[in-house]
Amino acid sequence: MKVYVNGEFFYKADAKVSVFDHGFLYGDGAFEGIRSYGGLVFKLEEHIERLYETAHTLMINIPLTKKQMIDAILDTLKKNQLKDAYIRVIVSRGEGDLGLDPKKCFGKPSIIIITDKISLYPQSYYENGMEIITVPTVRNLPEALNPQLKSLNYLNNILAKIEASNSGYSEAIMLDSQGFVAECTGDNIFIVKKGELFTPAQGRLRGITREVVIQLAKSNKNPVYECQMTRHEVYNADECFLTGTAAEIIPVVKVDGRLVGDGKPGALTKKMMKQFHSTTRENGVRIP
Ligand code: PXG
Repeated sequence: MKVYVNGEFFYKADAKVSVFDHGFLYGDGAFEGIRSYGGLVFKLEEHIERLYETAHTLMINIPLTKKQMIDAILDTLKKNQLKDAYIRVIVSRGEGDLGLDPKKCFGKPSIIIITDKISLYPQSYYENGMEIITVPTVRNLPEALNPQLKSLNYLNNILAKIEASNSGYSEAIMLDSQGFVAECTGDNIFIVKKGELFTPAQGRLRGITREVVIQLAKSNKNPVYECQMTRHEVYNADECFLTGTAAEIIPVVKVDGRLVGDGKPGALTKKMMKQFHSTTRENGVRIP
């Protein structure tokens, strides 16, 4: 496996950045998780757009154009002869001194592209659904550290993941500071009630998979509402599912000990999973 580091390819064991990189010292940087299916990279431009938006807010000047970044990703996939892959793109502030100030960073931003296989959850979750819980750690306040930023500082999500894992669960609902459902640690959440879909409007990452699901549902003439949602609505939904690049679409059948619907993956969830599967095989940027 070869890893792209600042324009060069290194074997996994030799792919390294400096301990003075502010990405390591402070989590000062941005990342994206992308997938390719059968040689097509799904929603590549959208992921690149989001990466550059995070970098723009962090005032990190990525030393590649978006086109060059796309070519570097395709090149890395080609070098590794991967058709079905999980792609992690990381842009960090680069080398600096032992102070916070990015202005004192003398190095150029580091760019790393890792391509590998990933299966996040066991197949049984997709077939039988997943049980999740709500955890005490509240999602970052948008006015403090906006959840739109896919930054290298993922401690908010990691703390929530630890709480889920300590209780024996793989994924968890995070609430916003007002107690409304925001999202999960690495996935967006949807509920279905009477053929209509609902997903939190605020306090969450504007997930790319979430956007695909919204478009698919609309094309099926299923209304989609982005709204405020409490756990009461989730417990009493007909169906619930999570969306994310890594997880794709995963049914949820129990939340905080309450069965959702009949406790089996719902019909609309299964339909969305099928449609998502097809759309990922038919659309995307081809690996040369
Ligand atoms: N919310 C959060 C907080 C995320 O990190 C999503 C939603 C889904 O967004 P996309 O655009 O992928 O549909 C994410 C992204 C992991 C892992 O290992 C998950 C993500 C990123 C990195 C790692 O579970 N999810």
